[in-house]
Amino acid sequence: MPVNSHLTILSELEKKVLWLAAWTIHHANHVRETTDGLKVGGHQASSASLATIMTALYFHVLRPEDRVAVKPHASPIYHAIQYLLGGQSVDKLEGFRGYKGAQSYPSRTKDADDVDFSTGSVGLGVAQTLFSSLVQDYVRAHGWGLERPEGRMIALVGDAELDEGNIFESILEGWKQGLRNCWWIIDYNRQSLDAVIREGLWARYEALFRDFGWDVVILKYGSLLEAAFREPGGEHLRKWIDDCPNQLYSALVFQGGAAWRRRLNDDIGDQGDVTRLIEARSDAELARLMTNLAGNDLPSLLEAFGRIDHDRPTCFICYTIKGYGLPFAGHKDNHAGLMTPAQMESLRVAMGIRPGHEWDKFEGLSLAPDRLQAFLEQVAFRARKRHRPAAPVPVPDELAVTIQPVMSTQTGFGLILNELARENSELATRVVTTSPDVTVSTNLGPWVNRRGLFAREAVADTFKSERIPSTFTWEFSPKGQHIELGIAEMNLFILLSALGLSHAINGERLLPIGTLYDPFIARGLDALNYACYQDARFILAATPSGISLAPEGGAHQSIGTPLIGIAQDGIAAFEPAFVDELSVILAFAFAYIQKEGDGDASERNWLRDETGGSVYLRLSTRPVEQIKRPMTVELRQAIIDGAYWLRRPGPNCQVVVAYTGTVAPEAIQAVGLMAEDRRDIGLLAVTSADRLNAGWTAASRARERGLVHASAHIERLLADVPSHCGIVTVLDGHPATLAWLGAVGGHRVRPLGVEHFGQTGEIRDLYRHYGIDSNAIVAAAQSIAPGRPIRHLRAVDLG
Ligand SMILES: Cc1ncc(C[n+]2csc(CCOP(=O)(O)OP(=O)(O)O)c2C)c(N)n1
Ligand SMILES: [Mg+2]
Repeated sequence: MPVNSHLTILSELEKKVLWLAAWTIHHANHVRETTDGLKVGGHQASSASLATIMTALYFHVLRPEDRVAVKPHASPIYHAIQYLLGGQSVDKLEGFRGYKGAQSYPSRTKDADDVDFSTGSVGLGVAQTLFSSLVQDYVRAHGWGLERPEGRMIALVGDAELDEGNIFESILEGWKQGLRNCWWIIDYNRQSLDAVIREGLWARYEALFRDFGWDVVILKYGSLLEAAFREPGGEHLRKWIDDCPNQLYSALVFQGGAAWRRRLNDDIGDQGDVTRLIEARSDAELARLMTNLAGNDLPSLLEAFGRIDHDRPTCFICYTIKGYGLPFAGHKDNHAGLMTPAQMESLRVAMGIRPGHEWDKFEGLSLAPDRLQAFLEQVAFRARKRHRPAAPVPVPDELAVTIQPVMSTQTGFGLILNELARENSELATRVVTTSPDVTVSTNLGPWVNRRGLFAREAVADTFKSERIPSTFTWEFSPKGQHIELGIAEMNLFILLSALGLSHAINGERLLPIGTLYDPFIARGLDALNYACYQDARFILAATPSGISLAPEGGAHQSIGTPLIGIAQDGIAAFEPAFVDELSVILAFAFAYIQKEGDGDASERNWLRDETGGSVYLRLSTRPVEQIKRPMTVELRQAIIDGAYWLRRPGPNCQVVVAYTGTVAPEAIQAVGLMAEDRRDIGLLAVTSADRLNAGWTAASRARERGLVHASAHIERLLADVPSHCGIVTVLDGHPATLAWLGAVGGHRVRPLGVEHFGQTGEIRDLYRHYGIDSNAIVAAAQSIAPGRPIRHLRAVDLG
């Protein structure tokens, strides 16, 4: 525990942090002009309950190597602390929640003040700290970054946030993986957004965390209350508070000293010693005493944090008051509550702050500014440095693979990784794979056989030692490169997020690849979104996909994922049909996930390739006849840009078939069937609807801004297609994915795809049923590119 003067300084800073956060929110709502009539808000109450805990952490407990996920609504407190430490500007604070101002919820990518993890969607940041801790172990076990001390991964958790299931999924995974160096600090203010939470929840948490191997520290009463409990009659008081229901406690906190006195006198006022204990205090002192919970009491917090001298995962249940120190403290409706200008004025006066000096760092504090500044300058957390960008791991243009005459993209993926696993290259060493219990069924098995599973302690494969034949060797060791997860897809995405930020968090770059079944992207979509939002870098191989997974059953089909690929910011989506395409795309992906430039879009494809991002590969188990062809520089570039002509349209072209992914054979066959009856048909292979679309949008915008010659890859591809020509688009996914192609050059489009879910059957039956077989393509072509009847068109059978 720090000496007294240290504590005095921290108390002053706590006061300042509380004020600055309240003022930041007030400024955004009452001082700054807003034009759209929307309330800016800012969660004054929610942030106030963490003011003390965060003061203790950032000014005393944290070391430069520690990383913190801050509860979303404590963002004003975080920004205030950073401001005091010199990492945040008044401009940004004045712009809180405004355009380019400090963010409503701490953001790694949008905030200027060095946020560790983006939060906002409750539950995700919490689990991210757990996985970041596992990633730190992974990195160190591989011998990297050992010159730096181990950091603690810390989450500040709202008590209602713990309702989110993904937190529990991660606890289970953490237990399996031997979690260390992880602290979760629960802001137990017993309030959610709408309500006061159930009685006794802390006991469930305590049991649960202990069951999964965590230490649990319960911080209930502050130092004042603890001292009062030691006075004569104190035990009575303790019993009264212990028995006090959350609702009543909250109501009394809101009502203040006189109400406390009335209630205590009614309940235990005739019991001698305790009466004297109460009577000895004024209303204000009584209110201060009764609200002195440990989570809002610096000495208790500093002592509890200081006592941890081990690396076991630790959960602190800290009793706090929502709105602590503010007029609506404890009120059940305070979540979106804002202090009125009159209340703010009273707080200003109470804090001793002169009008016009609201942002002054030391205004209203009793200690000398020099002393406070000197203290701030020696704060350990301030010494942290951003890691220098790690040099990119070299990647070849294509990855080696032996292409068989007929194979699926999923098989190709497995073979490419198997080849990579044999290499003794930096690339192969930095790859880390993971999968939520679908390692084998997504063809990662051969890679795992060669590279092994990761665990801090070695575990042999008993089947191997017992000499029982098995296709897979399942050996765990600290050098293993595959992290085996349980089925929870949320865990996959949060782990990918943690692995994909290793270069920023650990200063060591990893090249993460996660595999899962394509439909289950939906299960982890919010976590995927947040991974991208915080600019984590990874490759997602989703397979099998669409209705082409036919024998897997209707329940596993994915329809909307190609649209997710287009719409999800921060991830480039590809859907190759052939394995040579996949080899080019994967090589591109390894380089792309390492890019850190912040350059503008390239004037060639109008994509921000130098900025980089993550990559989503939508793959298939459907075996497809491969094309034997040399991989030219032009073809490679076109595959990466998103499309190429598999059959170039002639000058009199009447129809173009544009396909994506595993329906390539149907598209090729349809072109063959139409060849005699329609002239100069073109066949466009679309490898990335996402990148084509993004390039087109960006080039259009560039033209609108005056760059008249800007042209996108898809615009150049369609430039010579006559305007009367129709385009039939087709994919095993939602037809809207390619329907926009008509808007590029004004061509008429008939988009084919899958719109309904769940019908099972063989591929042939399903393609016919949903209208994406060659016959459906021909029928569509006939309807939009009239001419003489197409001879090979069978009557379309809609099953
Ligand atoms: C996934 C998700 N669902 C809903 C919300 C909206 N929301 C924001 S805060 C909150 C309640 C938070 O309560 P708690 O975690 O106890 O924090 P406190 O407000 O008490 O500080 C809710 C429902 C959200 N941010 N994220
Ligand atoms: Mg709460």
